[in-house]
Amino acid sequence: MFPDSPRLWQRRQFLQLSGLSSIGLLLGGCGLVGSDIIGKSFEPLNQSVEALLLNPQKLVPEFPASAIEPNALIINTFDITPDIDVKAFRLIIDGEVNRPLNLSLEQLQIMPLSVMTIRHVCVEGWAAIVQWGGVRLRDLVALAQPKANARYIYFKSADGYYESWDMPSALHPQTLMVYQKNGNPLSVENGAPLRVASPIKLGYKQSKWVTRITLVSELLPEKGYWEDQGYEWFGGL
Ligand SMILES: Nc1nc2c(c(=O)[nH]1)N[C@H]1C(S)=C(S)[C@@H](COP(=O)(O)O)O[C@H]1N2
Ligand SMILES: [Mo]
Repeated sequence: MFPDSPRLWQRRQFLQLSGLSSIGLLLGGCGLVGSDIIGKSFEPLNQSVEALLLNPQKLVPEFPASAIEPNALIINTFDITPDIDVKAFRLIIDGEVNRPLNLSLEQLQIMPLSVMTIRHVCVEGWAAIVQWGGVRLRDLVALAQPKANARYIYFKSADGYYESWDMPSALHPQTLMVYQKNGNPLSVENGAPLRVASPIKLGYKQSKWVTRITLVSELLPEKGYWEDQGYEWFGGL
């Protein structure tokens, strides 16, 4: 019976805008997290993460689809290409969250689809304009209800690759977990079933074959596969 605080109302508006309230129902329907997903939406969110989620961040200009360079994206894999059973595939989101998630590809694909045409830049001296389609990482993080101390995000990949990102970059609206490339399902070589894509980071920050996303309060001694061999950690573009 108490009137909504502006903060609550803002969050409710955010959830509606991003379609997250209906995702809660969809996930509940899958027997995944049950009805608690709705109730917990109104618990205090990590305020700094919440500020990042609600405040507009500067968007990187995108390219028209006609600018896509279909053959320019060079496969760059440090070791083996992992063989992932898509039916058994789960994306785990854990660490400093109130609601750890375990999502199938199907569940990710019922979330709002974002498509962007951006330039992928590899430090080895090549670049490619690519169109990626997938889910905003910020929507996934919001769904997992980050705790107040969450400041960094780790991506763990099926080939043993690992990466860590700062929270503002991870929550940028153009940082996506993608399952489509140039209008088609992502190929295994490019990271299927799920990889990171973002116009604000260099290629080595964009993990392929991501199976686990972990929110942490502090960086570990291991910061990333290439970073631990001397590459710069932030890797911004
Ligand atoms: N899991 C994993 N992710 C990875 C890599 C890798 O070897 N393993 N290579 C990185 C590098 S250096 C680049 S440039 C891009 C290349 O993506 P592509 O192979 O789809 O062109 O993936 C990045 N993500
Ligand atoms: Mo790269």
